[in-house]
Amino acid sequence: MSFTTIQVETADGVATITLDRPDKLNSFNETMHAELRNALTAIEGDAGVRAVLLTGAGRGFCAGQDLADVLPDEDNLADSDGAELGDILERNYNPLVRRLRALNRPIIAAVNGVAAGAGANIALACDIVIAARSAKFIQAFCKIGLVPDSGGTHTLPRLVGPARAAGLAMLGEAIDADTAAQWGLIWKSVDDDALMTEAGGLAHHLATQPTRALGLIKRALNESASNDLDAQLDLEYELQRIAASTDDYAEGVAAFLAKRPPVFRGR
Ligand code: LHQ
Repeated sequence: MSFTTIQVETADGVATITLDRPDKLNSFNETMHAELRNALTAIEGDAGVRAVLLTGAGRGFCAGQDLADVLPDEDNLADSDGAELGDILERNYNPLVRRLRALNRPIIAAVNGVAAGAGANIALACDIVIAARSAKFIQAFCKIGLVPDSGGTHTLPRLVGPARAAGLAMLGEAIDADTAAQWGLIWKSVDDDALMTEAGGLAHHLATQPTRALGLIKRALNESASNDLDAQLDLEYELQRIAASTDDYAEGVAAFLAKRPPVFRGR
């Protein structure tokens, strides 16, 4: 499959997707959305891919929507009934976030530079976010009169609490990667030149782990956002029974008892 706005490489069970419009800080246009959809479809259908790594080319991770693509006309910059922006969300961003959360394999965001607007919230829709120390996270929406989208109003209060979520969303100020890690917005920040080694190492580690259990963990964490404890206990019962029926569970227990490292095959 050949792409013009992203790069996709698969090796050793890891698919690495690089957003690749560096001149525009990898902001999303229609082509990039379509290509990312195709790449995710291929990944979803390839059981050999057991972890996904998402990063950006050049000095940015992703600056959200390419704003040059959403100007209705020169005299009236507002979208008179909001239909165009609404369509873009329904066609592109909402399905993307749903797919990232539903992907039954871990996805890691390696945030190599600024992540703004939908770019920030797409990173936060990944399972594990590692950022270069120089990267920044910006809920830029309010600066242009918009509301955080791509799941931001759901994700932010859950990750950092309502006070910090309101500050981030209403002020639109950049926070650096160290602050993001201290606040619990992301997993960790690392030195810039260590980012791809760390994130790649993590992806390769995850690709050797019990893939089905990781997918079930993801599902349990997803559903915990709207479940009460009773419902979550029921879900854990259901998912644990599925996990217990996998070859990787049998291998994990056998390896533990034999005091040897497990060899998980993702089955
Ligand atoms: C850009 C962009 C960009 C185009 C940098 N577009 N060119 C969903 C549904 C429908 C519609 C609306 O939106 C959404 C979701 C959203 O994502 S809304 C939020 C959209 N994003 C933003 O508002 C962020 C806009 N960008 C910025 O504020 C800055 O570029 C940041 C803070 C990200 C980085 O600042 P700098 O490091 O100073 O870089 P820069 O501003 O010089 O940008 C470099 C180039 O990238 C520049 O182009 P040029 O030709 O002048 O070199 C920018 O125009 C271009 N670029 N973001 N979103």
